[in-house]
Amino acid sequence: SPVPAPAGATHPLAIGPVGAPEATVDGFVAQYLRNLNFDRGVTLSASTANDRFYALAYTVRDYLVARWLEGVRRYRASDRKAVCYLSAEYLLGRQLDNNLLASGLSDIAAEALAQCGVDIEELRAQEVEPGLGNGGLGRLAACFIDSLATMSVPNVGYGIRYEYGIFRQTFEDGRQVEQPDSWLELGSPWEFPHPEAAQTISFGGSTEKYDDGGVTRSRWVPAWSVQAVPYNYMVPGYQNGRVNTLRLWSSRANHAFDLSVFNAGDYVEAVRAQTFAENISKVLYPEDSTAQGKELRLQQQYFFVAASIRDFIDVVLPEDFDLTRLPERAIFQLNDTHPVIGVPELMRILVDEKKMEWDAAWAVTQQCFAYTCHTLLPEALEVWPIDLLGRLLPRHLEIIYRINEEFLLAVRERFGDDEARIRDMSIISPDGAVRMAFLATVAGSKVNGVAELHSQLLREKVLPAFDEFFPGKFTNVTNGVTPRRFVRLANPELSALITEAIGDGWLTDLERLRELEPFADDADFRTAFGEMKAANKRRLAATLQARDGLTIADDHMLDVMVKRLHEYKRQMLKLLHIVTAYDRIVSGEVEASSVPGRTFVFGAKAAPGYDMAKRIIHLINAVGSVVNDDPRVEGRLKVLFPPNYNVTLAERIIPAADLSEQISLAGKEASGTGNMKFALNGALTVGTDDGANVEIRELVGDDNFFLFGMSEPEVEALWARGYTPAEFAEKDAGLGRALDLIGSGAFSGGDASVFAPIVSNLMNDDRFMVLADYTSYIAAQDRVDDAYTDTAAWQRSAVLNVARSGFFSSDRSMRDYIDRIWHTEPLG
Ligand code: T68
Repeated sequence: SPVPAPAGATHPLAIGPVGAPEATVDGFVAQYLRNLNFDRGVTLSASTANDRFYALAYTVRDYLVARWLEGVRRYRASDRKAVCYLSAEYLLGRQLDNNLLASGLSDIAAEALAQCGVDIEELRAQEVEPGLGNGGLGRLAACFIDSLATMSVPNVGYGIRYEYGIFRQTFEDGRQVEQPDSWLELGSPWEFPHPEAAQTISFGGSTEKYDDGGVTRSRWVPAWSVQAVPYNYMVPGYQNGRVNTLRLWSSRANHAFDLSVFNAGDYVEAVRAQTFAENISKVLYPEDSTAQGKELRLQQQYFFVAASIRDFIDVVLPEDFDLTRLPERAIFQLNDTHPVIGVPELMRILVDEKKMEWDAAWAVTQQCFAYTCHTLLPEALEVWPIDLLGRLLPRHLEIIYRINEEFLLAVRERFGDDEARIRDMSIISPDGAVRMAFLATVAGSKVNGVAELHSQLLREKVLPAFDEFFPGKFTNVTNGVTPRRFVRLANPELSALITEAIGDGWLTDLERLRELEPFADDADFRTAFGEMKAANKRRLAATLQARDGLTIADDHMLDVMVKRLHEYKRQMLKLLHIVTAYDRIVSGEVEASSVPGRTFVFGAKAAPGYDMAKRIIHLINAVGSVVNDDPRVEGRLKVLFPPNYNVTLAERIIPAADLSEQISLAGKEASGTGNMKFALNGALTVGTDDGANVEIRELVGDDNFFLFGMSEPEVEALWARGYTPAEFAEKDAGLGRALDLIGSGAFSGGDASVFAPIVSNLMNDDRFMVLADYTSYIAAQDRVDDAYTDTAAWQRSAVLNVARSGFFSSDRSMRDYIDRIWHTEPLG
């Protein structure tokens, strides 16, 4: 169906559609060379690798754009409800292969480039991944928008185009050093900037009452503003002709305004003020689990949320749309509390700008938002001091006060003047801060946790009063991951094996992996599976060699712990196991040849201001140097810690892994999503009963999962009894020795002071009960060693892990959100 022609158009191409280039090798080559010549302004022979990469990206784009525009047109002609996913982070990973796969052009592109004498591998390596997220939360957003496009569900992903994403990690003498992530340095071929469509976003100032034809109303008189410039990215569905939009906002100075506010006749000062505005989207905050209450962060949050809501109302919806019907057209999904300031913003738009009655506006708002919580850690729950919020967004603070007032009135009506309850439920905390999770819960139509256990704890422990007050509001949606990126692209060998065994179609219907179960007992299949793992290890070895000069032994078990560095995730527990395994061999307690060779792989970034996490990174590197240099364990134990773990590296490491470490203290990891990626790639998990591990274990079966450690109720019971970590170090000789080795300077050239703070923290505080779970963890690792020696049995378990993990597709998560929260439908 052609795009409607503008009035006066007569040329057939103007009436359109212009159409994509022909999906043939010849068509691809022609378009590729055209882009190289006319967009890059170079000939093939004079081109740089970056030119050739750009031309390739532009060519892939050219195939997708026609479908994108057509989809936008069809959506606008429909009256479908769209999912507006509001997320401060999107950890996208590289786009090239994903977009080739989605458009079904992988083979054509490979052949076309080969015929041009261009090395596609070299071009792949040119792409800098947009690291616009910290970890699980940002990657989840990226998986979700992939699934929505694949399921043809209308969706706009809204977020921030940070100029600097998550820092690039390097090590100096084993210590983390952060480098700026200047991912835009060579440009970004996938984005479509629209500076002409910028929106004005205001801040500061005051509020005033005014007379509006006999009605007294409030309005905001802001003091300063910036421009929000949209950058569109295509989000193609997997081979379904659908392309959704990711719209990221970039801040820019609002010249007219800045000249008056920031200078008095001083041109240079005025231009300098521009950097003030541009600061808002300058850099991603690298904290993944603390809420610091920094003003710039609140500016970022309001900036992107205000621009996004306005965009949906003014640009996406038809002109003069009746906003009382907004819930029929939009659901704003809040990815954690970061976008919650959108709640008072929508109220402000409806009440102050559209002159809707408060109650009607509140009814609309409550139906338009839903909130996903990603944590249980108290220090990660966002609160904004009222003085800060009032200074930056005075009208929003007033609106929050009124929401709270009416909410607490309703609580009093239900429960009487129970002041303790009122204090516990007030959106404004006793020390004068806005509790964003409370605001989100009061405003949202639904509140969900991200795995069964997490949702249960959220209801029962974090927000029980709200659960009682709002029956039916709390629900669970267990996280998922996109099988397109994390199986098909990351592990083409496994994908081929699966397709050979069960046919195709599984990539969009992942429960079909169940059909692999019988192959677990097929010796030929298991052998092929083993060869796949070996090939992936060789591929990883080549990557690590080229990237970091690291080497991996061929015949080792690959034991992997990759995730953000945080005490609750317990990288220290993993280290204690390594030190124990090392100590057992060098002390002669075990014969080196009696245990399978293991390579331990870490990947982890620490928040730059998180001292203990950085010290643990230093210790991992220190233990690694000692172990790797000790001839007594040569060929048996090896520790690798490639720096700068990111999506690109994850795609290499996960398919090669044999063992997946998911060892958080029970009750602390909301879900985990790495755990799902490993299981889907045939690694066995050693894990606690935490987050989605619980569901993984239930699905793959106890025989195919190494469970250890206290359960969440056991953790609670131990806290209640009183936890004295030093007692655990006394009871287990191996633990005592490992701690002594670390504390005595065995890994710091004899200087005990370097790692003493880690040991003393474990012995005296140990908030995450590392010592309490040590004995059980070592026992589980001994079971792992035993199991690994029986190759056939191990591979059988690995195949069963793949076969039984189809539940963890983000397509299933999206179906759950649709059924339980959004009630949207695909655009047919
Ligand atoms: C993670 N959270 C959870 N937060 O830790 C993980 N936080 O269990 C879960 O699987 C994942 O979310 C997806 O649900 C995060 O990744 C952050 O990155 C973050 C960022 C900024 C502020 C707070």
